[in-house]
Parts: sequence; structure tokens; C-alpha cells
Amino acid sequence: MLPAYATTPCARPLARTTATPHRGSAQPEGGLAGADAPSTTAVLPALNEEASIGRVVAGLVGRVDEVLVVDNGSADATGALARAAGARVVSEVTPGFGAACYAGALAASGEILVFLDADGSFAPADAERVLRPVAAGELDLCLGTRTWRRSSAMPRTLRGANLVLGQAVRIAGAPPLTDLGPLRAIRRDRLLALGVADRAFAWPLEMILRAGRAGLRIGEVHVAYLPRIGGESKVTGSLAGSLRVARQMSRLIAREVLR
Ligand SMILES: Nc1nc2c(ncn2[C@@H]2O[C@H](COP(=O)(O)OP(=O)(O)OP(=O)(O)O)[C@@H](O)[C@H]2O)c(=O)[nH]1
Ligand SMILES: [Mg+2]
Repeated sequence: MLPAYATTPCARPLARTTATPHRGSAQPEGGLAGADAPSTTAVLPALNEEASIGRVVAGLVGRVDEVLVVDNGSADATGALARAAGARVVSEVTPGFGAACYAGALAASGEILVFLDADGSFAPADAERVLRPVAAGELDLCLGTRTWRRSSAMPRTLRGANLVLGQAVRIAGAPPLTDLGPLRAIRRDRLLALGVADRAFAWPLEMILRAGRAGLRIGEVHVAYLPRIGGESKVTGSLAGSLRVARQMSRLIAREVLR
């Protein structure tokens, strides 16, 4: 049985779900079983994540049809460990979070994609939770929101920034959101049709803005957010990384407002 989930195309307060705070590698809940269930790929952008990648991939195998790791020039054993754990690994030479996500979308074989980080900050069961409303045809873009739990590993600054950005996406016709997190599911053909152009850290925000403009049904599901298993933060876990993301996202929003 898959866990209960809560979705909303208009981001009303969500019923608290029992999103597991465990990394949960051992017990797949069967994926989206059923003869006519759409095929699924978990896409993991990864840069020097050898401390976590094996556990993250192992936790996803059996929950989705394909686990795809996009290695962006890691200098460590990320690719080899991902492969050993059961992932298909593709290399992307263009640096950047968005470049890796886009390469994953192009290479994936699944009809529905679920994107998540490779550092172990999401529970594999939550990837299924986010996939389900899209597989059921209830949502076109389903986002995992990390803001509902006090115990979430989200730094306060990140939580605040996401709450503000979650309101800002309304400029593009998206519903107000409580988080713009990286754990999200969308049909592959829909995503590619959106034509997201950013190849760096504004990729997740641009996806939402374009989805809003395209009239896609966007909703949220509660997910847990855990501290990374090991290794180093490249994005919001450091001040420099956060400022870089803020700069890139502000530029994107300015461009979208002036459109
Ligand atoms: N392929 C690829 N992956 C990247 C790049 N930058 C970050 N990532 C991956 O994107 C995911 C998110 O990066 P993190 O460093 O965890 O950023 P964060 O979650 O904001 O920060 P933490 O608090 O450290 O978890 C991880 O899986 C990274 O390995 C990149 O340039 N290329
Ligand atoms: Mg992380």
C-alpha cells in the first residue's frame, strides 16, 4: 500500500500526512504498481555525492522503474557507486544544477519523472508520494513541500526565502506555494514542452513559472527534509551558495515580471 497523500492545486493548508522522516532504504512499497501504471524515472543530479549516493539509489530501486543519476563531473566515486547500487548513470559536461536536471529529463526512459537530491535529504518513500498525484492524473506538477514540519532540516533563511518565492510565483499564474523544493514530479513530455531555459539554480523556479503560465495543475504534498548524509553542500547549505541562488532567482523573476 502506498501512503496517503494530500494534494492541492491551489495550495490550501495541507492535511498533515505521515511523511516518514526515515531515509527508508529497505522497504519499497511497490512503486506505482498496476498494468496500466505509467513508467517512472527518478532523476538525481549529483556532484561529488559519494557519501550518500549508494544509499539513496538503493532506497529508490523497486519504487520507480528507473533510477537515473546525472553525474556532473564528480571528482569522487559518485558514478561508480551509483552504478553499483543499481542506477543508470549519465554524464553531463555542462556544469550546473539545471544542466544536470535537463540532461536527466532528456535521457530518462520513464513517462513520469521525479527529481530529487542525491545527498539523502529526502526519504525514498516521499518520492512515491510526490509521484502518485501525477500518475493518477490529478496534478501536472507535484511539489514536495518541506516547510510543514518544525523538525525539517531546512535552515530558517531557506524556509523564509521559499515562503516569499512561493507567493511570488503567482505572477505567472501559479497557485501560491509553501516551498519550491527540488523533490517534484512531472510528466516528461510536459516538462520538455515547457522549454525551461535556465541551466543553473533558477531551473526549479523557472519550471514552476512556466508551468503556471501554461495552465498546468500545480500542487503540493508534504515531505520530510533530512540533513544531508555527508559530503559538502553546493547550493543552499552555505551562505555563498545561498547568495548565488538568490541572485539567479531574482534575475529570473525580474525578467518574468518585465515580460
Ligand atoms: N549534477 C549536478 N548536481 C549538482 C550540482 N550542484 C548541486 N548538485 C546536486 O544537487 C543536489 C542539491 O545540492 P545540495 O548541495 O544538496 O544543495 P542543498 O540541498 O541546497 O544544500 P544542503 O543543505 O547541503 O543539502 C545534490 O544532489 C547535489 O549533488 C551541479 O552543478 N551538477
Ligand atoms: Mg541537499
